[in-house]
Amino acid sequence: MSETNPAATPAVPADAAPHRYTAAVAAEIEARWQDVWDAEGTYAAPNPTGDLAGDPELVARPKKFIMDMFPYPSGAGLHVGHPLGYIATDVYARFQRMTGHNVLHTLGFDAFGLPAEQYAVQTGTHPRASTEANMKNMVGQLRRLGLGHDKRRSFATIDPEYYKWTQWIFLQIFNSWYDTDARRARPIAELVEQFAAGERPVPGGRAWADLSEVERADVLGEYRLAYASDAPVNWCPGLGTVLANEEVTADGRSERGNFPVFKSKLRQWNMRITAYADRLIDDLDALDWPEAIKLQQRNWIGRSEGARVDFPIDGEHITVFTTRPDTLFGATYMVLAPEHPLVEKFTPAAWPEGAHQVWTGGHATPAEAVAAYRAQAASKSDVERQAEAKDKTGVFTGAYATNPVNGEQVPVFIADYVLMGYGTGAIMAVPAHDSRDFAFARAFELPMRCVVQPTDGRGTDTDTWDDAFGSHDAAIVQSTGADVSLDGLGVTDAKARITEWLERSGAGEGTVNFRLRDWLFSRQRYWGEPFPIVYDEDGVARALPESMLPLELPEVEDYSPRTFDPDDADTRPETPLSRNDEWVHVTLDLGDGPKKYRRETNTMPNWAGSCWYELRYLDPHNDRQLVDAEIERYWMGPREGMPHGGVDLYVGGAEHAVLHLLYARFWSKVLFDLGHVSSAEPFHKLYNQGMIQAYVYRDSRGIAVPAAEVTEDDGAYLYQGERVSRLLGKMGKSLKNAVTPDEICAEYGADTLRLYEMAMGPLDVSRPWDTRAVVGQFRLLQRLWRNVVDEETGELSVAEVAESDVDADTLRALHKAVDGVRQDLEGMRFNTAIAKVTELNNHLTKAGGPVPRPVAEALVLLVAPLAPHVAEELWRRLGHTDSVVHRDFPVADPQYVADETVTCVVQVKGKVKARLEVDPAISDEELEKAALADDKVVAALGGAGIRKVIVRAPKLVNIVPA
Ligand code: ANZ
Repeated sequence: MSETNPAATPAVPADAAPHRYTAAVAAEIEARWQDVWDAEGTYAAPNPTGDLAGDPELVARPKKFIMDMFPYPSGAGLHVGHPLGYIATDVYARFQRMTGHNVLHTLGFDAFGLPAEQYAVQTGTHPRASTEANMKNMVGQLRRLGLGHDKRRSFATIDPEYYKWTQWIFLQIFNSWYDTDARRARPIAELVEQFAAGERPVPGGRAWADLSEVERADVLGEYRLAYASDAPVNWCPGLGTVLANEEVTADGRSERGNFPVFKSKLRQWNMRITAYADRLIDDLDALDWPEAIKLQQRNWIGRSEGARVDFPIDGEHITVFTTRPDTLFGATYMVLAPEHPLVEKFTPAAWPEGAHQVWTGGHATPAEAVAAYRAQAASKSDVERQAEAKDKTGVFTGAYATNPVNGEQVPVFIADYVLMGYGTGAIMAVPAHDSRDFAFARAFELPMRCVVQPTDGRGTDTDTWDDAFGSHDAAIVQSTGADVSLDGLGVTDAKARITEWLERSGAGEGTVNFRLRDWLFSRQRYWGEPFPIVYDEDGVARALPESMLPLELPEVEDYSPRTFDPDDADTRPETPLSRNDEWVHVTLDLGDGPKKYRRETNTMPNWAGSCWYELRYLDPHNDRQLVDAEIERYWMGPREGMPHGGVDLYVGGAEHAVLHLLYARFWSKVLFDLGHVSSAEPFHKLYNQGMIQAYVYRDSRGIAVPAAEVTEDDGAYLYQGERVSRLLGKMGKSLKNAVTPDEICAEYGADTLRLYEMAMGPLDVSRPWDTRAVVGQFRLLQRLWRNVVDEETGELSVAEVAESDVDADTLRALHKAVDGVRQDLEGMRFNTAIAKVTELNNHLTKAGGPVPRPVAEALVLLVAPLAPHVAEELWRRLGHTDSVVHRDFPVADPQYVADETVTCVVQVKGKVKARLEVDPAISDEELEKAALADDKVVAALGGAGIRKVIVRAPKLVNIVPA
């Protein structure tokens, strides 16, 4: 039998009753209701004001903004794995609508991106044309699923009306700076005022009035939240573009394409996300996100508390960053990153006396040694340099600095395990307590001093050690200087005392360091948002005024970035936009008369469009503002339990833990600081759905074969007569195991697909797709149908009785189901909700006879969020003229929900010893077990054996001891 084609037992036997629920019936119902919903705007969520204002009664309700991570319109279309999250949010949104909320639920497209551009390069098709065709296809696929989206609010990030505002936000960021005292972004004009008024010293010490335009621009560039800089960036010649740190793998290659990535100095746009490092960490606390994702963000931002310490040298000093200032007495040498700018300055002309061969590497002079080592270090990635296991390399600079706490002269080395981009690019080395320093000190025969009393039995004589002692839970020793002593203190207290001493003596200060780097924001691409920036004749970057937005992408001949030999680090990018002279060189009037300008020719990274899209759903057609303030406050503003505001529920894959979610949080905070929005966080609650996996079948060469053509024979899997292996993997075209929603909809209908995806398991767990199991949910819908519609006549088959006439068993089954399904839907436990619906439906089937109307109606309402088409159809057949979508979800009557129990009397030797509350349906065996396990009964028996137990379930147990 075929593994993925279940048609062996047709879902509809040939002799089927004429009015049975079949795939054809499902198809007809689904198409019909989708048209009605569209025509009637059933899912339109009214805004309190503006062009989407509507029904004040709905607006007055509590609101819910329920959102999916929007898709990239890939040419491959959707497979059944993609809509898992969309169906889940749809079920949840429908449930919220039925429980009295004004629900905003919609979906747009994240449509800039590389695949369309690559396709354009190969075929000459404009990326817009292929992207729009893909979107059209996906819109069709999604529509079939019956998702209750407010379609008036959908858009794509490539729409110029949308990216106008992406560009506008860029300009807000460009035109602001971070005031570290106020802990918020402020307009750059306010900084200029402070400089001009002399309220804030101008870096460089000159008066603001004395600076030229170019000099002023340079000063402001040091403050702007979006700035161009020549800092070393990740240059990937194989892709022809630079990449953000987040896009580079741990082994220094491009996440996409796996090309080598080099550090190269290129002038690029950056976003000063580091200004927000502490707030990005602090504000996580109030968010309802999976702990694992919060942890990944915290680690990525990498907050380290420690101190800066100045080591004097030649009348100046080298500043180090340390997280262990308590070990200052144990610092026996220093290390600078090879690129550190002070290296030349302090390197003496000749080796000092006593500089032995291992330190100098045999070089004639310090300058020679430094140059040789620098050349060697430059060829390595940061990750290679930091690898724990690697042999420590380095070289003495010939210089000595002074340990400020004890006046000791410590040699200064350069070594590649110290990175320029972290802390200050210089460390104090404490070999006794840091494992990297320990390895280095052993290799270079450097002294060590134990300053933290080992707690593992070894003594303080480091000669006998074979690794560093790194514990934080121990006492400080050998740490007494002229005016400070740490001896006997624990690590935490010692840190506090030494930091206080550093600050008092002017040798340093307590500080917090972050691992996070600024966000590299330009790409050498065509298919992205152009920067709204032009350069004047002096090369000063000028913002385009809002009236010139959107700045649209020009039509070009050639979409390709120039790529290079992936291993050639010396190459330089060439952007597709730069090849269009007419677009690049323009005469514009930016308020000071027409002048010649050159446009920025990079484009924004494809994360830009997804940094703020939640805001545009709120007010999608607003051409005067990003979003109306009242509308934003209504849907996203801070409220009870959500101090920073944000979307009520955001569902998507866990792979976006850092990139998208960090960038979007950053933009939210800038917009919040500048007063454009009331929410300082974009997404209050985040939920990561699991993945739908699929079996991958491979032949003996390891090549995936089409899963749909594999047959199973006695536990073996065969493809064209040959045995193939089977493993669970990803679903997708490349593994030849994709199943499309279209196939399943055609075979069973969208309601069955929705139920199956929701029933497969808890939403956050990955699960294997099994086409053969889909029919189970189809049968559930058939039974549901049969409980309301007569299969022979097509007439309504319910019993027209009042709820008071329904038998107690059925009422109990109904209200328990209502109670359970309600809780499950609220808690996003869709699989168990379906199990409870199934149970109730089976109860009704088993009970036989027509289903009482009140029960049938409640059942249909319970099903409505999960299988909306069949529910709408049955609801109308039950005689209602309004849509089921806005009906109230049933509420359980507590009298039927509480489990009924009976009191069972337990006698020992005829005397009542205990009373048990038990289920009336309990079996004799279970009741006997429960009675014998009861403490009072055990006490009454006092260890005596048992001769006989008489059980009359559920009311009596009589025990006769031996
Ligand atoms: C002395 C010391 C003693 C250190 C000790 C550690 C243990 P995190 O926690 O990651 O922030 N360090 C500082 N700057 C560095 C750089 N640019 N490249 C490589 N290493 C650097 O790590 C901070 C610690 O890493 C600092 O504290 C410093 O070593 C080292 F028992 O200073 B420590």
